[in-house]
Amino acid sequence: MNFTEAIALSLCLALSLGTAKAQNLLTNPHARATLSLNGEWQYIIDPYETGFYDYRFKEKAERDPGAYWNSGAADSRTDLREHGYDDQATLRVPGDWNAQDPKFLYYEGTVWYKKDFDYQKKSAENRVFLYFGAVNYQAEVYLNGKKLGRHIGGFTPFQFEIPDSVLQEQDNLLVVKVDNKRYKDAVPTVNTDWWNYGGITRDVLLIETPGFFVEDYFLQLKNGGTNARPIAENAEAAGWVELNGATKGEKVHIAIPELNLEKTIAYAGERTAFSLRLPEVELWSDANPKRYAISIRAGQDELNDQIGFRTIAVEGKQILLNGKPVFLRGICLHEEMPMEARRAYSKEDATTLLGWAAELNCNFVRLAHYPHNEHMVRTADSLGILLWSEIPVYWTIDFGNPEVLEKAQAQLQEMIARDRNRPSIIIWSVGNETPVSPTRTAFMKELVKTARGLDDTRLISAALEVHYNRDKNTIDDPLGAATDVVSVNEYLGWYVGLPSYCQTAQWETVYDKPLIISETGAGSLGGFHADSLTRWSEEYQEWFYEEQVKMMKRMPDNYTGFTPWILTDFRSPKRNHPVYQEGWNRKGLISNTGDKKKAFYVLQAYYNWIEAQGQK
Ligand code: GCB
Repeated sequence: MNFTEAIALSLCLALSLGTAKAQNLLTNPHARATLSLNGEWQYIIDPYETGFYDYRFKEKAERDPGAYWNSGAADSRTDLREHGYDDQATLRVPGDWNAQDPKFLYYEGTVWYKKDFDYQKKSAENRVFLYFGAVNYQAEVYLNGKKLGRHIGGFTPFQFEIPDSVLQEQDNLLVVKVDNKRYKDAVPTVNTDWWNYGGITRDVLLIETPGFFVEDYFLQLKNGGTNARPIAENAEAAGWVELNGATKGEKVHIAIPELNLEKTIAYAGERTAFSLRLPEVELWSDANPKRYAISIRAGQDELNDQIGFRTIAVEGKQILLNGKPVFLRGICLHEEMPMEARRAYSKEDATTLLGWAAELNCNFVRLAHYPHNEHMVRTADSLGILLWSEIPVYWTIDFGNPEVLEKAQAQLQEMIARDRNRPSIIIWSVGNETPVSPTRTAFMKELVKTARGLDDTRLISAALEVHYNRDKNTIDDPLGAATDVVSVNEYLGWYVGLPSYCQTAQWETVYDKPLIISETGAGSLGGFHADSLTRWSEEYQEWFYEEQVKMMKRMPDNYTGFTPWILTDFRSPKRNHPVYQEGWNRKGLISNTGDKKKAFYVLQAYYNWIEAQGQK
């Protein structure tokens, strides 16, 4: 057995052992939340993890008063305590810690968060869950001194059920150990071109449910069931529903009142398939983001959601939205608010960021390089912006390590579990600029397979790299054989030559599939003006975009989408030019002061032109 075969075998083993288990997740948690635990939390910075390990570096015992999951309050004046929580030190949740106090700017390590709360259950039989939108990167969660669990992965949600024996009516002590250290075997790994924002970066909710409840569902139009018209008649939607805690035979009622549709099925004791014939349905699209209220009831529980019906497919070299070719006028986005140099987390943030994309006349956004918060995706649903959602399998992940595959699989599963009913998402991306090798390709193909297995109603892609050549730039990464759409990042005119190189550049792909240029970009410091040959000037970036746009107009006919890098400047510790960068990646079309750079208008004009042409 050679090395590659050995790796392939260990990957198979990891999968067949089922080590990358899907987590259960309550779908649409905001519609259910009983108590928001957002707000001020007290904290302790613990770079040596003193609150976790004893002096022999062993995990502390649960009742150890020196463990930071315990309050640190002394029982008597003779007690020795060396930690405690205090209102002098608080952090806002949701939010990264880096932006909240200068001492956190570069901090990578452990911070303990603590929150007290009272909670009275509505009925003794009910169940209570603690839900986190995301914690970067690793979280250990404790309630009243008991460990509820641990979660690894900085951009996906997780939940723990709180046993009745642990929950109190008053003075619950909730402590979360958050660790954002970078590790080689993590996903992402140690090297990324973005800021490693730490903290409880998304909402924290307490959710009360009846004894059994509707945990999750999936409902999508069948791909064959539509045509190019905005209304489909008698279209078939299919999916499943999953109850938690219910027994076989329990009745589940599904209703879409606006369509006068009701259906009752019997729960089969596991994910139960169902289908609906939709009498006459307005399709969701970028032009008409029509959504319908759906309710799913079982026993005492009712799950409410907003759903959109649309299809997405590839036919030859085209992407078809509702059976009609669509060109993706896109932009890349980090989950970051540039003016405040912090993680984006709210509906308002999503409205600002996607509003800028809409001003560019985008109908598509690439959410780079990790799953963004749920507000972003739901806001895109409401605005009619199509989305690409990605897991942080970025650059040089440790591809030969089966545990790394497991971590990537878990994040992929959690991303899809949260968002599989969102009409805006049309593409799942399994990674970005991963270096070609047999081990890496085997790893990435496993991810493609998993994504397809979890959701066969969307397209799969990954941002690949290009072979630059003065005669012809070639896209031939073997991973392209496995994805539905071939996507490629190219920086002709920034990392390679000058923008004038675009004038003679030729392109070829070995794949007869839709092609998305998933990145291109040039840096400029907002407000710095010079001639167009001067790097970092707005004029250089403007010229770069002008040449790129001309080149795009000559792309092979499978060119179906463009998502330049990037909507706004974003923080990156890798960008250290003292004048032009100061810790910012400057490829934004909007500066960190919120001002539009000249290149913004070049891309906007291009997108207006494409729209005026009708579809490409
Ligand atoms: C890339 C990466 C992106 C970087 C960008 C850059 O190819 O995918 O994460 O930030 O280039 O600015 O170099």
